[in-house]
Parts: sequence; structure tokens; C-alpha cells
Amino acid sequence: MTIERIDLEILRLPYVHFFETSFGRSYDRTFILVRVQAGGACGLGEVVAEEAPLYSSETTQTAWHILKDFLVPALLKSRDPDPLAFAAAARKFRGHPMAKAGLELALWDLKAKAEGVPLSVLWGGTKTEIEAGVSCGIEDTLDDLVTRIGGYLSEGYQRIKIKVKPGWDVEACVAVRRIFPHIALQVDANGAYIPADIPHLKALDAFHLVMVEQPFPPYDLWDHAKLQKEMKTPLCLDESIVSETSARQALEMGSCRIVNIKVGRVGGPAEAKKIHDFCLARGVPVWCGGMLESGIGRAANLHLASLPNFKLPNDLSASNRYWKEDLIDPEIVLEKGGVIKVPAGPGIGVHPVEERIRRATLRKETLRP
Ligand code: OSB
Ligand code: MG
Repeated sequence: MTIERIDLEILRLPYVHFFETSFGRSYDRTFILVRVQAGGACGLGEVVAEEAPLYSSETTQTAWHILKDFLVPALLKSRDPDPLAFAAAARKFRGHPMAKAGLELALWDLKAKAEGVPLSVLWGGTKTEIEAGVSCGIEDTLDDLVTRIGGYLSEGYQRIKIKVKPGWDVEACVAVRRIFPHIALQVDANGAYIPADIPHLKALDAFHLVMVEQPFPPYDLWDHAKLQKEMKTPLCLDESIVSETSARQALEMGSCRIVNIKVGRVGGPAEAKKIHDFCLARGVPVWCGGMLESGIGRAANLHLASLPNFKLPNDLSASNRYWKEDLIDPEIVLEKGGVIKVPAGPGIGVHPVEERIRRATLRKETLRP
């Protein structure tokens, strides 16, 4: 099988409800869709880089540049659709993990479709359904937050994560715990704190949280280790874990007790699997984070979360949590018991709705050998 063409598209989709983190508020999602054609099949991958360099240094435009000018030309030269060969070849380019991951995902989807198996089978998945959690942004008022959480709980989500930042942390936990004293609750700061906040962060121990995610900036493993020594609640790292090496260093230093895995952040499924396997061997649980993906990216996440060490509820919610209309048919739904089924069809196992994709497309380019 040789690669015949690669299409890149930039899409924009409006959220059903704005999403606010410690970086700010957004109303829509801009992302790149990658399609790789070979042997009559088409592999799809979503590039999760956001419009602005807030969560990570990548943006939609940097990912477009790196894909169009470096990664895709290298792949069209070899024309080899093997995802592991691509992952190895892409290593010579520094950085840009989200751009790499989107293309690698498309190659895994292509391979799985060519073999007629779901992605989860290629990756060593063992579950047919995954535990669904929901990530709640910062709201205008604490009442709004509590109302929104009540809605998600009545839909059946198993675990609630709330975004926190200085000024919206202890008071948010107090408000949520007053109404929902026993739910599985965790917080995510996206690096909004500094080491001088350690005494303040220790107050979060009072809310029996499942974890505190990424209190300090990505590069700061050392201060996470200091904080973890002073807190009972497990710390989880998201932004700081960019490779198997950084996962090993974080665990050796004691910077966290739980690891969030996102395919985009770590440069692709091959590296994600290495981190998973490393954590499994160390007895450290992982869970699958999200980047507010469309159904195409989220389907891939469902397959990843089917691996055995995904032991905690994931940031994987139903299509209607994010979109009025998802890009896939059928859409992703929450089942009884607060779980989501891992798609059973070949590859990502969901069908893109071309008409909806066309309506959301801002820019498109086809590249050939
Ligand atoms: O830190 O987990 C995060 C969304 C965009 C960027 C970063 C994060 C998030 C989320 C959303 O929390 C999780 C989801 O996709 O449901
Ligand atoms: Mg996070």
C-alpha cells in the first residue's frame, strides 16, 4: 500500500456552551482535519492545536505550517503508510507534537481500516466501554456552575472536573460540595498557580478531591514534587507530561501520582502507548484527557481509553456536551451507568458526515506525491 494523497482542512465549530479555563473563554473550536488516502481507504486524524498558544505553544497555524511544509512532504516522499515508521521519521523534527499526532492518527486509522479492525485492537485495548467524565469550565457565577453540574449528573456522568484559577478555587469547591457532597470531583488549574501559592493550594485537601490537575506551569516538575509532599490529594499532570521520558522523570521525582494522557500533547498514539505501558508497570493509574475534539478526534480517544491502565474516569463526554451537531454519524452518546461504548467498526469506527464537514471548513489543501 502506498500513499496517494493527503488532504488538510481547517474547520471551525461553535460550542453549545462557552468553555472558560484559567487562560480565558472561548466560544468555538478551530482545528485541522488530516486525511490520508491509500489503497482505496482513507485515514482520518484530528490535530488538536488550538487557535491561540495558551494550553501549549502550538496553534492551528503553526500545525498547518509544520504539516504542509515538513511532515506531509516527508511522508509523500516515502509514501509509506506505516504509522510507526512515520513516528520514527517525524522524530527528527523538534517539537510540534500536535501536528505530528494528527498525521500519525490518520495513519493508524488507515491501517486499522485496511486490516478491518477497530483502532482499540491495534493498540491493545481490553475494554468495550469506557467511564465518562465531564470537564466544566469557569462560569459567570457559582450558581451557574452548580446548576450546570446538576445537569451533567442527571445525564449520568460519573465524575465532574471543574476548572480552577486563583479566585475561583476554594469557593468553587465549597459551592459544589455544599450541594453534591459525595460525587467524584476533581479540579484542573492548567498551570495557573505559582510556588508561593502552596499554602493556599493545601486548602484543597479539605474537599476529598479525586485529584488536583496541573497546578503549576508545564516545565515545573520540581515544585509539583514539593506540593505533592505537602498534600494528601493526588496530583495529576497534564501539560507537563510530553513523553515517556517526562512521565518517568515526574514519577521518579514524586511530582504526581496520576497521569493524564492526551495523544496530541505527547506527539501521537505510539508515544501515548509507551506512557501508558510505563505507568502500568509502575502501578500508576492514567486517564484520557480531552481537547474538546470533534467526534473524529474523540472516537480515537475512546479507543485509546480502552487500554487496561485507564483506571479513572476520562474527559470523554457525549457529542451533545460539546456540539449542536457533531461531525459524525451516529453521534457519541452516554449509556446507562455513565459509560460510552468504544466504536466497534474498523479504524476510528465512526462515519464523518461530509456535508457538516464542508459547512465547517475554512480552508482546504490537497497534497500529492
Ligand atoms: O486541560 O484538560 C484540559 C480542553 C482544552 C484544553 C485543555 C483541557 C481541556 C479540557 C476539556 O478540560 C476536556 C474535554 O475534551 O472534554
Ligand atoms: Mg488539563
